[in-house]
Amino acid sequence: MTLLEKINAKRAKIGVIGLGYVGLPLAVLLAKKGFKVSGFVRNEKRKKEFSKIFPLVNIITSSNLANQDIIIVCVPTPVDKNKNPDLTHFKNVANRLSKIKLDGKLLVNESTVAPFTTREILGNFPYKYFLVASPERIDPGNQDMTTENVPKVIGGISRKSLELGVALYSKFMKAQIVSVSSLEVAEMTKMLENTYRNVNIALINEFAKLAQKCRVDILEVINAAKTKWSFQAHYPGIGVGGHCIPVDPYYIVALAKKKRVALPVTQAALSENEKMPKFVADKVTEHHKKGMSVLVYGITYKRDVPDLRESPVIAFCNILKSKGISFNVYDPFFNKKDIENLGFNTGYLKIVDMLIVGTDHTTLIKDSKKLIGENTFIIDGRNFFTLKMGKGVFGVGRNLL
Ligand code: SAJ
Repeated sequence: MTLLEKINAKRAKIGVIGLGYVGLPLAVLLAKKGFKVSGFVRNEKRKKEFSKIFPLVNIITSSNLANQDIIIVCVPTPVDKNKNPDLTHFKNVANRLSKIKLDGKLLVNESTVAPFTTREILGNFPYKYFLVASPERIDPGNQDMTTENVPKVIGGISRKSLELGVALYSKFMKAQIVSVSSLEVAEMTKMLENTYRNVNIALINEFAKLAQKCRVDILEVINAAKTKWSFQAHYPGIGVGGHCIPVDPYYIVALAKKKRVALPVTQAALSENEKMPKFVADKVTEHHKKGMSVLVYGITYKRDVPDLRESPVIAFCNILKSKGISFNVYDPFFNKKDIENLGFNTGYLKIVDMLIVGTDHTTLIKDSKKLIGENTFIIDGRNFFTLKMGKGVFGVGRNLL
């Protein structure tokens, strides 16, 4: 059987490298759709974490990658402490792939990388194989936009590669498959999507600061602006976290530097968003008095997602510490030990002098009743509250007094 016939008959053996928030749902979905799927994890310890999906997905550490017809790469592509792209995981995978005969196989890169990276790192093995780039578009915590429901962009290193990639995704995706003319178009599409989001969040954060000075409620402005068909709403807040939005633009900035192209708007947006934790911390000092009981509610990067990566609330809490302000942290997704491992003290649900909304978890609706007294100052880092409470709600671009 040709690879195309194997795909169409769902007889192709598929290996997924990297079982994180992208690879795991993808591996399970492929298995549920009838493919024989092996998930590759780094070590035996990681293997145990996935025993619950065994044998739906055969979890292995040994590199029997050579037995796979298709290999899908879903490894993290973070930035280092200097905000430079960190391709360590990606290059480790390439190193493993370089050790096997790839003839006739299809390699799929779902990891987010800058244009030319897939070609440079996965496109030069001395075999006759197929290669596509199809950057992941997972929205963690979003029950509606699941792996199979989000349109998928695919670009190939050759027409045959693209044909095979489209055939594969068409076998399990419910959403539209969007073929593009090259690996680089697919890679740049993902960069544009997430840089667009970062820039628009920076714009609304900028407007929120001005609105505050003008005593205009930024949420009222956004809601009014939403009546314009071409306006896509974004919301101001304590900052931009997660593994995508504050990270991916640095990949395109690095490429632009190599190509000697300036990206002033992208770079300004990144920097402006990174200033938001301090903007909110300064708001705390405006209302804080020594001896106040202070609770930071929520420390994850976005609501109802137990994920701390690049969380702006962690940066915010470290700024409070540097200001000598004592506070406790409470997050429904993390226990006492987790909070202490972050270097913060754990707080509990009781009336406090100052409540700071770090993350607008849905649980805050019920928990706020236990936290807010008539003398509680509320610093609302996510503009969660809609009515004046306690001694007033001091938000990002709006106050409820
Ligand atoms: N944020 C704001 N204001 C906004 C929107 C978000 O401050 O108007 C903050 C969030 O609080 C969070 C960060 O930005 O800290 C990122 O928010 P996000 O909703 O974009 O969350 P992510 O990182 O889970 O984004 C994912 C991304 N998916 C991929 O990169 C594959 C992103 O591309 C999607 O646009 C986003 O999901 C989504 O909502 O679809």
